[in-house]
Amino acid sequence: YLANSTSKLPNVSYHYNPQVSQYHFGPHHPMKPFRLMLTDHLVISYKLYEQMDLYTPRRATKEELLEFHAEDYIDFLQTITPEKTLKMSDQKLAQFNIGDDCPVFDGIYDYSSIYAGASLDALRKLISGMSDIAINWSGGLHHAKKFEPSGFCYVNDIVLSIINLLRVHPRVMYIDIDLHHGDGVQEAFYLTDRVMTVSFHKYNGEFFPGTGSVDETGLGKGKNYAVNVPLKDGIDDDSYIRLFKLIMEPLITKFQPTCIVQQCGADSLGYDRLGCFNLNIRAHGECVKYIKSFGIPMLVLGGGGYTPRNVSRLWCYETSVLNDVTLDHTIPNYLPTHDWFGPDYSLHPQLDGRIDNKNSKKYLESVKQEVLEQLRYLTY
Ligand code: VJV
Ligand code: CA
Ligand code: ZN
Repeated sequence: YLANSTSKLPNVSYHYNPQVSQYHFGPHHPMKPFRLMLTDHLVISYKLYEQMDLYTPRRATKEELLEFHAEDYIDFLQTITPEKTLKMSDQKLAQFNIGDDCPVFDGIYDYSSIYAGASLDALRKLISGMSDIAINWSGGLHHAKKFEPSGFCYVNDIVLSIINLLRVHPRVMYIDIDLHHGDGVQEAFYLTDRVMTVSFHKYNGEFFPGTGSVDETGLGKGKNYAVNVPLKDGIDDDSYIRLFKLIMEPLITKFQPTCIVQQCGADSLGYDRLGCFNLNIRAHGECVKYIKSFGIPMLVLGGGGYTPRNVSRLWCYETSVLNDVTLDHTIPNYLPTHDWFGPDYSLHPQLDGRIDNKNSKKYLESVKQEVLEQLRYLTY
């Protein structure tokens, strides 16, 4: 399809299983699956279902999860319960990285297979050509590893999706605008030149997950096919958008991906409970709009985001951007969850200005230079 041409609008599909929003990580845990219900309710309230194809995907099967994950680990996820956890040795729990970040909660396996199933459903619509853009806001869980969960992520739906896209696509580009480094995805494709992974994230060597310095660039055949853009606290709309476009334009032009997977973690917004960036919803959405403008088939996923009312505002707005529709600033009063958006009921509350921008012009210029230097070594 040709983006931004009047001849043909993209076919967009939306993949959502409402069951996913019913799981609880435990009291006070920052990851709140009900943010997905808030998102879906906004999408319904704005009648975005009139624009796109809606699917209620089935869960991923065990076989599908084993395309990336180890059988030991998936067996563990399938059988573990909060009650059994109490009787297990600390060593066993540590072996599977169970703790405060990744607790064992009721239905942990069902939850994981539901969000992974939605990503797999979405990629199948892309592969069959039924969709040009396929959306799963419940996916994008970029930290999960082959053998263990990490950072609130139990199975890595992104890696599973890319493995399947590689069956038909020669080159897949992964773009991650979550606040955190996309370590699980980077690691899975660190040795290949068929997947270019690009992550923008907060980095100081300490901040979770600790990886993502500009000199992690890939190994072997994969050398230079991992790109990292480490940022400091408080980055604002203009510097982020400018840097994003300056980096992504030459990367896409040079790598020529036949398919793009974009992870749209909402914790890079201002006012996020775990966040430290200063982005407004429009700026985050501009990054999605920009990637869409290349007219390459896209799998669009969620990720982090810990202030649920803003997560849902963002993902509803991005759904509208992907459908080329403009939404009213005032959220329609159609469903009971409307109360979450008061007192302003605005789709675009001002989120910036709370945190000092620690990214100097000079710093951003040097990061851009390093990344563009790396690009010169790409051979095609
Ligand atoms: O920083 C960490 C690891 C610790 C050990 C565990 N404690 C709880 C926190 C510090 C070193 N983990 C990060 C994980 C962030 C995951 C981000 C996931 C995504 O957005 O990229 C994709 C979905 C972290 N930051 C904040 C917390 N954990 C945190 C966890 C809690 C919590 C408060 C903060 C877990 C339980 C409870 N409160 C009750
Ligand atoms: Ca990121
Ligand atoms: Zn995150």
